[in-house]
Amino acid sequence: MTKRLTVGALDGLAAALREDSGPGYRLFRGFAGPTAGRAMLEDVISIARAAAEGLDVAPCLVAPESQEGFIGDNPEDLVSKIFKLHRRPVFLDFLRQAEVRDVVTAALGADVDCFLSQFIFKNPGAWGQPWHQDSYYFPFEPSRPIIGLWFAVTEATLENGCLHVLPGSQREPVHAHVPDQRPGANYGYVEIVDHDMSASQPCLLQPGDLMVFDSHLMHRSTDNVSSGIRAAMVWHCCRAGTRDKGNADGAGKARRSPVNDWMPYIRDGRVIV
Ligand SMILES: O=C(O)CCC(=O)C(=O)O
Repeated sequence: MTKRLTVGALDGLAAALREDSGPGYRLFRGFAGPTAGRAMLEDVISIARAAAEGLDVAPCLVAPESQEGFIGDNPEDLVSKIFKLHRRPVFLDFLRQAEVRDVVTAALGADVDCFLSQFIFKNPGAWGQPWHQDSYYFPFEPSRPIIGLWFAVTEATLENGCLHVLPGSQREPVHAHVPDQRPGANYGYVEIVDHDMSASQPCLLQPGDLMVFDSHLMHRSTDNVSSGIRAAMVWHCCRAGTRDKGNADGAGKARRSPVNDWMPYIRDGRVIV
């Protein structure tokens, strides 16, 4: 469960996310109780186990850790991310809460779609995701605004691979991204190599903290060199009416990303799911 937002908590959110000023992100500490993510973790563990047994978990998509020799005792220990979760009760219930709606509408206005969701396991030994801008993955019209809601299920520390952000980098256009050079890097990992990231800031979070960020913000996460999981749940939202143009496939046909799932979420300021 989320906590009541304090008076003024949303002041400055839109300014923080502006395309031409502000840091490009905003942190809500203690947005939910420290155990709020537990039911989410239990749900994704059940999906990982069902998928490992060969059961149909559609529409969810389970992405494994690709590193060679990645080991673990349980099916979920080998999973990198699970996508397409936002229609499942525990994840939908989060979006339905008034506090989440208020954050989302303060950032995007009264009519919003949720188009992507992913649970990131970041098990011990998992590599981080290199510097990128989420809009690289979003060939949309209009291309902005788009936000990510990054919810800390566990603590996020320097040791277990917290996010690092480059404040103000949402003012940049989408840069070129090159494939992650590490052999065995996870599917879809790409990297910005043409920008100075030396002013980056780590985001040290407690379970229940929420980070909201603009889709042009440059960010990465580092490797999990701890002995525990660093789990997070991420939803992505944009204004209703945004069109997913897809990317050209080998045959020159536009193909939408298989991890996107467009769900009308808020209309006239009211949650409609
Ligand atoms: O949480 C992580 O390790 C990476 C997440 C990320 O980069 C994203 O959600 O775009």
